[in-house]
Amino acid sequence: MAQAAEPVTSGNSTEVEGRELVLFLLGKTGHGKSSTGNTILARPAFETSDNSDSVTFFTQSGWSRVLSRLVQVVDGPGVCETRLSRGEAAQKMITDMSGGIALCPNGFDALIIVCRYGIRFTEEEHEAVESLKSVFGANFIRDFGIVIFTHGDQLDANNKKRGRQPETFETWCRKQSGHVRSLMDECDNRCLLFRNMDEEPGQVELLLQTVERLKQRGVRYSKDMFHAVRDEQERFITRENAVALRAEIQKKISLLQDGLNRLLLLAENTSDIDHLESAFESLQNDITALKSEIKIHDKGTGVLDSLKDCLESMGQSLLLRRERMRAANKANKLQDELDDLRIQIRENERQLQEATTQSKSSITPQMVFSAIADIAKIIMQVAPLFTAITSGNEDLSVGPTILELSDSE
Ligand SMILES: Nc1nc2c(ncn2[C@@H]2O[C@H](COP(=O)(O)OP(=O)(O)O)[C@@H](O)[C@H]2O)c(=O)[nH]1
Ligand SMILES: [Mg+2]
Repeated sequence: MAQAAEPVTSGNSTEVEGRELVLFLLGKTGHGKSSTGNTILARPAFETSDNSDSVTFFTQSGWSRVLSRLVQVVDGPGVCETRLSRGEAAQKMITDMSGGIALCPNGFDALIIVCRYGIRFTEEEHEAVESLKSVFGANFIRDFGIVIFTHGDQLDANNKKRGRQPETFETWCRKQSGHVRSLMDECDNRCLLFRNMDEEPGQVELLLQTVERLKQRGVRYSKDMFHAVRDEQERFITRENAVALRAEIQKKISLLQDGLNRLLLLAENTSDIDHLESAFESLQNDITALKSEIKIHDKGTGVLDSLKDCLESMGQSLLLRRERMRAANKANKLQDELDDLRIQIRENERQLQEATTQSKSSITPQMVFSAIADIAKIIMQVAPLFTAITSGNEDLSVGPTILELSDSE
């Protein structure tokens, strides 16, 4: 190529300071994106291909000093032509385009839609532009768009064939109607013709001037704009898939509910508290994991709120039952200790009575004091147990109270 351009290999860019331009090339595969990138950078920075099957689909980027500007061009992946639904296609494109957006953290001065001149602008071409809007935002063409028609040499060839007054690109633009007209209106007629096979610096100069006019407004297409559209798009897809998503989560909740029911049944019929504790723990973890999963899938749309609430109350009921089980277990242990102490009191009373009847005369006041002291000691031990058991029962309503039991005896 004839333009004075060189790849940027060092930081020696002071002469072009403030004249940096960042461009993102978009469009359907085969329409000439990579060739246009090479024309702008005036070097073969990107691989071009006749065969749309053999082109690379990843994003590439190149820098050059061009006509006293520092220019970065990102050659975006081709707009996909798939049988996916619009939502799914947008999702795929967002993933594909994210790489290009990440390459330029400071944003883009222009987003360039590359279309091939000379082919009919069909519904399919229109769809491609619409899918770009669903990824970059409804107003990206109005605010940052430039349309480059490649294969400008085709216009020259057509003119030659005609033999009469040649048709200029401007005349051709004015004649357009339908979707092409709308696209031209949308970008405020920032439309250019490129002859990628010709060494013609004028076309690149015209492009860079157009980009500079956009740049003068002081706003760049930023990654935040892209992410805002991406997040909205993800919410749209979530809402579209809400029914299937709910069914999937509902299934997981049902399985957890089933596990909880079984565990509660087991809790009523076993005293193996350690085994139950680990089963409770693992169910609790499963509930927490599903809650996180719901949060990720919901994407702030609220379509999974009712399931989140359902899971929340399941988790609370699990916690409550776990606490009750622990309290009941503690109460049982205390009850056993209390029973032992009661037996001991009775034994002491019996011994005292026996000693009294056997030899009333031989009982010294010291013996009576010692027996009373023993009983008092036992009562001191019993008192806190009563308190613990009764307060535990009041809090958690576990079974009949210890006081009731002792009354009935
Ligand atoms: N005649 C002509 N061929 C072009 C022009 N621009 C691109 N091509 C050819 O169109 C084909 C596809 O171009 P490419 O840049 O690989 O398209 P991409 O898939 O959009 O990147 C290649 O064979 C290019 O040589 C042009 O302005 N004139
Ligand atoms: Mg390409």
